[in-house]
Amino acid sequence: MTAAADPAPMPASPPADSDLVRAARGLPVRRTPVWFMRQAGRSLPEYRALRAGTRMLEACQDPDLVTEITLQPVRRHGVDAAILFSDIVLPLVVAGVDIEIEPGVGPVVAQPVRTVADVDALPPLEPDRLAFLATAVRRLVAELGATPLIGFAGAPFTLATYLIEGGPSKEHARTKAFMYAEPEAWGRLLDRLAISAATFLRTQVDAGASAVQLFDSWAGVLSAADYAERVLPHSRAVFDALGSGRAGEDGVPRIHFGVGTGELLPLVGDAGADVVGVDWRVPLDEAARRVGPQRSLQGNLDPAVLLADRATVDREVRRVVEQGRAARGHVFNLGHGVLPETDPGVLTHVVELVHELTS
Ligand code: 1CP
Repeated sequence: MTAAADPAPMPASPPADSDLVRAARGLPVRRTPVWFMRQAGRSLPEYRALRAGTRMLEACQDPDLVTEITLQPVRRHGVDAAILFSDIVLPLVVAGVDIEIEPGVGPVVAQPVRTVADVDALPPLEPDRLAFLATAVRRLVAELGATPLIGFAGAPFTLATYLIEGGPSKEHARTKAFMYAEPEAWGRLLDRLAISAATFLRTQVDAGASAVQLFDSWAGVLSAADYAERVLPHSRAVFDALGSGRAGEDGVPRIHFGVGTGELLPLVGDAGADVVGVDWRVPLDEAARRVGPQRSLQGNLDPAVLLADRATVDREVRRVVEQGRAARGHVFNLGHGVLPETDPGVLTHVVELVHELTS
């Protein structure tokens, strides 16, 4: 048999047996896995160099750039997972919604959704427009070997906030007003966003992603009652639509994350996650009590701690590792994304310290 006909060599331990996947399932790990939300991006000089001259949403649709930017933090920090370089608004953009990511601001929607007619006019996401995504994921999986790739999507509520507000917002008052005033159209909007999130995730899983994270970053602005009634069913629909994963496998682990969700933690788990992401406000031992023994936890170092002196960083990392031992499984992460002004050397140090403390 010629070399060209040989099957690709299997990595010594496949990503499905990685510490990330094992921790997510509550299985014993070699050491606590670490990755960082927003590990790709502006904290890295090599990212800034590669992105120069390319708009964010163009970069997200270029498989060469996506592959390289996704790999940068894995090479530099030795993290235990890659997260696809993309953005939560990308499925909307690919479907034809006019959105730009403005530097220093975030997603800006040209024509915000303000009426029932606006909801009904939203274009659906056609799966065949996601060929670039499948290509990028397949390339990444080949490059990453034993390191798992996390695919992701934005949850229906968080995407609805951008569509309705027209951009980033603190209070999300227009979103809540629409939710209360137009409950039926609200339900239809979130249904549609759930379908497009599921399509986006399914493409990534089918192309080889080893885990998925659903970002409901702004769900913490809701009361538990409103979250349970008007949001959770739609997030659950995303997970349900993912089904049992790739043929012959047990499905990929699902991570569900939001900021300020301390009061919602049991519900965030109930939506169908294997892992609940926790921000820095609730210590992980308390989060474990709230979420219960059926799910693992991810988090929860305050990203601002990484701007402090080394002794403070080390003390806080130790605390998070210790409190994480109360969980069924622990994936070490920040409580939200890496701040752009973070010294990347500190991130590498945190990876080394977590590994040292837990091996
Ligand atoms: O020019 C730039 O570099 C733009 C900065 C940037 C980056 C690097 C944005 C704009 N998005 C991204 C990539 C991105 N977005 C990733 C990459 C993978 C990684 O983590 O390394 C991910 C997972 C996201 C997801 C995302 N986008 C979320 C959920 C996570 C979170 O931070 O809560 C949200 C809320 C967005 C919207 C968004 N996109 C960009 C910004 C600045 C924002 C937030 C704006 C706001 O405050 O509302």
